[in-house]
Amino acid sequence: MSASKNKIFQTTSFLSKSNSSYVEEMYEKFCNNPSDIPESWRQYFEGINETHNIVKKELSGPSWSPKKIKSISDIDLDIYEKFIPENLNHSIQEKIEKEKPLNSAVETEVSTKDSVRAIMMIRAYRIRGHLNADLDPLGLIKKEYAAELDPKSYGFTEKDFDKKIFLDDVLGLKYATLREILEILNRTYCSNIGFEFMHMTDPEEKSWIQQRIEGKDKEIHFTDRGKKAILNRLIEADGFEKYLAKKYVGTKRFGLDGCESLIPAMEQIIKRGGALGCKEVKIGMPHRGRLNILTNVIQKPLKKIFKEFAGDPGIASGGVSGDVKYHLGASANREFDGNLVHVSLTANPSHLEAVNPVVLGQTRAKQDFHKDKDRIQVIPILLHGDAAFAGQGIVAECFAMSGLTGHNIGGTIHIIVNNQIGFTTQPEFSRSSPYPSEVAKMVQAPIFHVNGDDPEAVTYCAKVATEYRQKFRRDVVIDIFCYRKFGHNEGDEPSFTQPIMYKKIKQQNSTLSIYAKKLIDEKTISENDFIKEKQDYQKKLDKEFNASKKYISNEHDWFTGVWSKFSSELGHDRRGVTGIDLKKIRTIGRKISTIPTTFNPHKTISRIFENRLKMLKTGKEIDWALAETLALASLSDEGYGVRLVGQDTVRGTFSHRHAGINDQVTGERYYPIKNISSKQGKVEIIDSLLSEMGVLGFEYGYSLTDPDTLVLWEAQFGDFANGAQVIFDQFISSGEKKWTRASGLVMLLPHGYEGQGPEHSSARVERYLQACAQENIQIVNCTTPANYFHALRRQIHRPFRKPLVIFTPKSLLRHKRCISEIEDFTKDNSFHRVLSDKAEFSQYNMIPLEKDDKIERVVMCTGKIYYDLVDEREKLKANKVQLVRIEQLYPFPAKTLARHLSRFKNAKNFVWCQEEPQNMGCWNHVERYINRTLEIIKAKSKKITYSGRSPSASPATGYLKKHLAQQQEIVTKAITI
Ligand SMILES: Cc1ncc(C[n+]2csc(CCOP(=O)(O)OP(=O)(O)O)c2C)c(N)n1
Ligand SMILES: [Mg+2]
Repeated sequence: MSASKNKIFQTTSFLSKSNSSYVEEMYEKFCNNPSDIPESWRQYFEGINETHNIVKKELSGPSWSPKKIKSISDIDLDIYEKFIPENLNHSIQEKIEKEKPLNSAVETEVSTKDSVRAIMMIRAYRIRGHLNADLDPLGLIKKEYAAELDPKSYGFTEKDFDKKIFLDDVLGLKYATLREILEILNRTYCSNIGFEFMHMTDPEEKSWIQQRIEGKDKEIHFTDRGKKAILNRLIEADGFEKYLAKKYVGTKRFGLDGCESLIPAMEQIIKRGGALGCKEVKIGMPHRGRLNILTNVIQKPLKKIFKEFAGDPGIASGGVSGDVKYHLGASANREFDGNLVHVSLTANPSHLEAVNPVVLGQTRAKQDFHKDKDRIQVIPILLHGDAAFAGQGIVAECFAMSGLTGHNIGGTIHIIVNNQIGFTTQPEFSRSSPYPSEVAKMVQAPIFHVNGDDPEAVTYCAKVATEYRQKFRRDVVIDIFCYRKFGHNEGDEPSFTQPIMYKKIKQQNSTLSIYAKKLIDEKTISENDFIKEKQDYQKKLDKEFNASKKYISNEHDWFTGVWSKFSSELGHDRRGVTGIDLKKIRTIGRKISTIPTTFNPHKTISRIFENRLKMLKTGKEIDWALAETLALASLSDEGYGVRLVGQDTVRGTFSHRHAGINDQVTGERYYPIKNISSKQGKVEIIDSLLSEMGVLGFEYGYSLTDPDTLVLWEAQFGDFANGAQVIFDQFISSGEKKWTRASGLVMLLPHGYEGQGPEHSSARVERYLQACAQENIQIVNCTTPANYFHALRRQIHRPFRKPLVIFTPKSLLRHKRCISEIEDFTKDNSFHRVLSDKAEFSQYNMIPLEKDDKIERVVMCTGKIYYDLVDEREKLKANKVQLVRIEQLYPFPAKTLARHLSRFKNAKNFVWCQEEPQNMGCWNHVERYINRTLEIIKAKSKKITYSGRSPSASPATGYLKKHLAQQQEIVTKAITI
C-alpha cells in the first residue's frame, strides 16, 4: 500500500482500528485481484471509482417500503459500519489534498466527513426524494417525514448550511454549500416530479438520467413560445370537454377533466420523437380522455366526433356492426418542426389494458416494414388508468415481452392517467403498492411521477421519457398524478363513495386556470390574449358542431395502403390455387431438409432430416411436420413473410417440428427454412415467453398491420388458449365487424383425446364454433398433412384476410396413416373442406367397401377420431360403413357436404361421432347443419344421431383406463349401433 493511502486510512478516525485494517486488506485485494473479495465489497470499490457515487445496498426492502425513522446513530452505523465508506474518503481525500491544502488533520477529517455525509444524502434524495415530492394536485396525500432526506440524519446542523463542501462533480459541482445542495436536491427530487430510477442497474442509463435532470442549470425551462403552446393545448383540452358536457348533458364521454396536461405531454412525445428519428407513433389507450386525444392529438375532425356523439357514424356502415365512440381508432399525419409523424390510435374493447399487446404487435410489424432495425422510427405509447395498470396481468406480460428478441419493439412510453381512483374504488383497495407503477420495475423501467397541475413538469417528463426511449430503447413510465373531475362517467355521482375527495375536487381550480394565471402573472401572456384564445376555440367548436349536422364522410379508411388489394369478401365458395409445382416442392423440400455438412446435429435429428429427404424422394408418406414446413417455406420462397410464434415452437411441443436445429458442439442454432434463397421473405420462428394473452395479442396486432406475412400463433396445448380468451373474443372474432380491421392470423391449437387428462385433451372446439357468424373466422380440423399444407397456403393466397383457427394433432404427427403423397401438394390440388374416406385405395390397407348405394351407415366426424373409426371398421369388417370427415367446420361447407352425402342417400343411419363430451366439441354446431343437409338431399334418414362422450363438466377423464374404455365405446357405437 502506498504511503498516501496509508495516511488516509490512519486519518479515518470514525473507524475502529480493526475495521480500518480490514478495509485496507479488502482494498489491497481489490487492487490486486477484484474477484478475491466479496461481491458487495467489489461493487463498493468499483462504484467509487466509476461514478463517484456511494454504491451501497438498499437500506432495507424495496424503495417504497414505509420506513420507520431511524435514529441518527443507527444511520451512522448503517453507513459507516456496514458499507465502510473509508475508500470513498480515500478517493475524496486525495482530491481534497490536491486541490485545497488543509491546515490540520482535524480539518481534514471534518471536511472528509462533510463530503461523505453530503454524498450519502444526495444518494438518499435520488432514491427516496420522490416520497417528498409534491405530486398530488388535491393535496390529499399526507407526506411522511423522511429521515433519509433530512440533513440532520447525516450529522449536519444549522451551522453547517453555508459551509463549502467538496463534491467532486457530484450534482455537477466541485464545491457547494449544504444550502445549495439542498436547494438543488429539493428542486430536482422533491418538487412537482418524483423520479424513481435508482432501481435501474445499468450504470450508463442511470447516469444518463442523473445528468439529464440534476444540477444547478437543470431547472425546467420552457421558452415563451413553448409555454404558449402548452397553454394553447390546455385551452383545447379543457374547452373540448366542457363543450361536450354542455352539448350532451349526462352522455358518457369518460372525460379527461382533471388530467388536461396529458395533451401537451402527448404532443411533446410526438414532437421530440419526430426530432429524434420517429416517423410513426402507435397509441393504445382506454376510455378516459379518448375523445380528447382523438381530436386534439390525432386531429380527428371535430364534426365527425360530434356526429358520432349523436349516435350516427356518418358513414355507410357496409355491414359493420360498429362500436361505441370511445373505442374507435383513427390516424393522421402530424408535422412538428418540419418532421412528419404518422400518429394512429388502435381501436380497443372495454377490456382494460387488453389492447396493449396488440399495439406492440402492430409496432413491431411497422418497424419490420420500415426495416427499422434500431426501432427508433416507430414508437408505441400506451396510456393507462391507475387502477387498471396496477390490476391487469396483461400489463406485466407486456413488460415481460419487452426485452425478448421475438417481441422487442425498442421500448414503450407508458403514461398513467393516475386520477387516484378506479370507478368507485380507492387506491388502497386496488393495489398493494404506493404507486400504480410498481409493475414497471420488473424491467427496471425509469418512472417519473408528476403533478398533473404542473403542465410544464408533465411536458418536461414527456420530453425526458422520449429521449430516454430513443436512446436506450427501453420502456419508460410517466405517472401523472391528477384527479377525475366528475364521476367515472358523466352520469355517476362520485360523492356517494368519495365525499371528501370530491369536496376538494369541487373547490379545485382547473389546470388551465392555474397555468393561465401563472403565465399571466409572469407576463408571458396578457389576460386579454388568454380570453381571446379561449373564445376563438369556442367559435371553432360551434362552427364544427353546426357542420356536424350535415356531415357525411366519404372517407373509407378500410383496406387502404398495403391493404388496398384486399376486400371483405363474404359468401363465395371458391377453390383457391394452393398447390405447387412438383419440381419446386422437391427443390424447396431438399433445402429445408438438408443440414450443412459443417454442422453437428444430434443423431436423432439427423435421422429425422434424412427421413424427410427420403419422403421427398419417394413422394410417399409425407408427414405433418414436413407438410407444414413445405407450406411455410414455399410462401417464404414466393416472397411472403412467415412469423410462427408459440411456446417451444421451434422444436415443437411434440418434438416434431425441429424448425431450428442445434449444433451439438458449438450450441449454435441453424434454421433450414431461413436458408432457401436470397430473395425469400422474412421468416421468424420464435419460442415465446410463457404467456398466452400477451403473445396472442401481439401476434394479432402484427397480423393487423402486415397482411403479407403469414402470422401463426401456436398454443402449447389447445386448452391454454383460454388464457387468451379476451384476445379471441374481443379482437380476433369480432374486430372486423366492430372496427373494420381485418386479420389473417392463424391460431394453431393442439387438440385430441389421447388419455392425457382434463387439461391436455380439448382445445375447447365449442368455444370457437360458438363465436362463428357472418363469416367472421375460419375453423378447420385437418386429418391429412396435405390438407393442412393447403389450409396454410390458402390463408395467404386469398384475396381477403380472415382469422383461421386450426385444431392441430398430437398423436397424428406420427400416425402411420396420417400421411400424404407428394401429388397431394401439387398444382391440381387444393384444400378440401370435406373428405370421404380413402377405403377404396389399397395403399391404406383398408377393407374394400360396398358400393355407394349399398352403404348402410355414414359416420361423420372431424379430426383425429377418423383414424380410430377406420381401425374399428376394419376390426369389425364393417364394409357398409362410410366415413366422412368435415375438415372445415366454419364456414360450414353445406354444399360440399351435400354433394358427398347424396352418394349415400339410401343409408339407414347418419351418425356424428366425436371424442368430446356432448356439451362440448362440434355436436351443437354440426347437428342443425347436417340435419338440414339431409333434408335437402332427401336422404332416407333425416336425423343424425350422436356417438360421443356423455355431457361432462370436465373435458376429459384423468384416468387412462377410463379414457380407453370411453374411446372404445364411442367408436364401437358409431360403427355398429
Ligand atoms: C378488464 C376490465 N375489467 C373491468 C372493467 C370495468 N371498468 C371500466 S373502467 C373501470 C375503472 C378503471 O379505473 P382506472 O384504470 O383507474 O381508469 P379511470 O377510469 O380512473 O381513468 C372499471 C373497473 C373493464 N372495463 N375492463
Ligand atoms: Mg383511475
